[in-house]
Amino acid sequence: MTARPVAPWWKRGVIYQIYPRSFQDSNGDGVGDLAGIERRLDHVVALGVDAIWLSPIFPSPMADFGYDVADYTGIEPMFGDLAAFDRLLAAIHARGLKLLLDFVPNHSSDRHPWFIESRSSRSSPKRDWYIWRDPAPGGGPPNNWISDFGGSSWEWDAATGQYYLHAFLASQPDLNWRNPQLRAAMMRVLRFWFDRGVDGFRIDVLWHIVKAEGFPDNPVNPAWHPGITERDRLIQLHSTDQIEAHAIAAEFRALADEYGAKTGDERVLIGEIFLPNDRHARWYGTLERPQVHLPFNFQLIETGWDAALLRRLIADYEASLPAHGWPNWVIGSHDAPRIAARVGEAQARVAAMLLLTLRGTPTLYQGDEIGIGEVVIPPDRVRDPQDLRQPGIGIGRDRSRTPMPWDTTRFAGFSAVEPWLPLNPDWPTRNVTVQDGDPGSMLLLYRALLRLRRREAALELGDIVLVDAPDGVLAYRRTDDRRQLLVLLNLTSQAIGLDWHGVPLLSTRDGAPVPGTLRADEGLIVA
Ligand code: TEU
Repeated sequence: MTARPVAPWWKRGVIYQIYPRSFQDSNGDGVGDLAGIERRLDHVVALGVDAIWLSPIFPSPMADFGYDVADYTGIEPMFGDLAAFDRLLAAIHARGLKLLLDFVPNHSSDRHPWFIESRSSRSSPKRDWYIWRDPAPGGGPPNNWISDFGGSSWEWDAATGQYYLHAFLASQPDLNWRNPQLRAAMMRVLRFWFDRGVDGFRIDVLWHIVKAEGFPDNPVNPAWHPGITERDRLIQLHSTDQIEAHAIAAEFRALADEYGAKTGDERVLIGEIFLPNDRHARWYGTLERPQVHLPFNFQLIETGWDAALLRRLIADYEASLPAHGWPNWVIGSHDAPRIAARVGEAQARVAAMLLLTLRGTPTLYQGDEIGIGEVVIPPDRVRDPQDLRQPGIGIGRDRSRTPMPWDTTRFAGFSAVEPWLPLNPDWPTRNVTVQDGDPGSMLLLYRALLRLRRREAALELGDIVLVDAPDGVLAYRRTDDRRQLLVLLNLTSQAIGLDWHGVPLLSTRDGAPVPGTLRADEGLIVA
């Protein structure tokens, strides 16, 4: 037998996303913090994941809950300080876990000293660190671009008589990545955290960071209708996915690889990228000049829940990957609706099996492991700026950001006071402690799936082959040179006749699997 190279952790492993505001409050302000995360690490270990990705923890006015950074190398006081960060990082490493931070390069907060300086005068040395333009010839914004959160992407600055660009809120001015000083400053930011020992970054809206020279108008999207976000009125042709951004991604990667080589510990980059397959795949770069390790694949979030659709989606995605590109899958996030709210609890169990048995690195979002479902946020408690600006179209992100319910004590053990967002309404029965003691719980299913995945190299690293199956069933094989596993997922709530053979390893349903049948809402792994 030839010795195989050991696969890097980010290929084998599973990433767990923590939304720091909502994981665990330790200082009684109703908002989670770093010390709280440290206190709850046993949960993460027991779950059986390999790495934690933390949504932004940097000083921020919180207009977009941390995605508006006022200091890239500090810690938001609400979350702790650098000493608390170092303690958390050490505790994470001591448990054999990795830590990824959230790097937000497209925009800063308007309170960042760089922007304050930039807007102070047209001749400021940092003027060009952001994107300033004169009004259009007849007056008004320089072009037709629309912010992702609605309204023009341009904000008028009366004091200096120019507009600045913002892809998100006006309080999130876009940085100018064509400026070499800005670029160097941001590379220093990455070094700062790499030097402290972080294992990598999730990079926020990576495909946004460079805009087309000359700022041409974006084309109108003929498919737009008033039921979807205002952003979609236009196709973001000139405001995103520019070739120059790929070169910057390659620079990020070179830096990560430099640290990896220096320390012998691979540093990983995940790019947040929403694009069709062909354009998405380019973010891997080439074998000679790689870009991000994992361009986040959000297709499971966006798809209808249907076996035929999923089969095509998996086939098309797999086919789009470059030879050196390792796949990845995401099923929930702080931006997306909860999977259990989308497909219901029984199918959320099937979804868990799907996420953890597809070929590629899965990212699991906090709270999905206990199956948090629909949470209705009362109007007076809505905090999401995107939802507040575009109410009524069902895009609220607060419903996925509710605090982790840990136990049956007051405020679910999350906080000593009323949390910043309401808890899931069923928290007295749907919380970590209760599920820990219930063999039929979502939590125990997740743990079992993660254990099985770790035990079965074919699940972690094997090939995937889609298999023909009756309507309503998604079926695939995961294989390596030693083992062949069959994954059968019944995407319907009816039993379906299916003649499977072999040893059942795990079912999403309790009770023994039934030969010749996939029970309603059953996911089954057979050896
Ligand atoms: O999200 C980027 C993004 O594409 C969002 O606009 C997404 O489409 C939307 O939230 C879905 O409703 C990232 C972060 O994940 C998000 O939390 C930030 O608000 C955004 O960037 C700006 O930094």
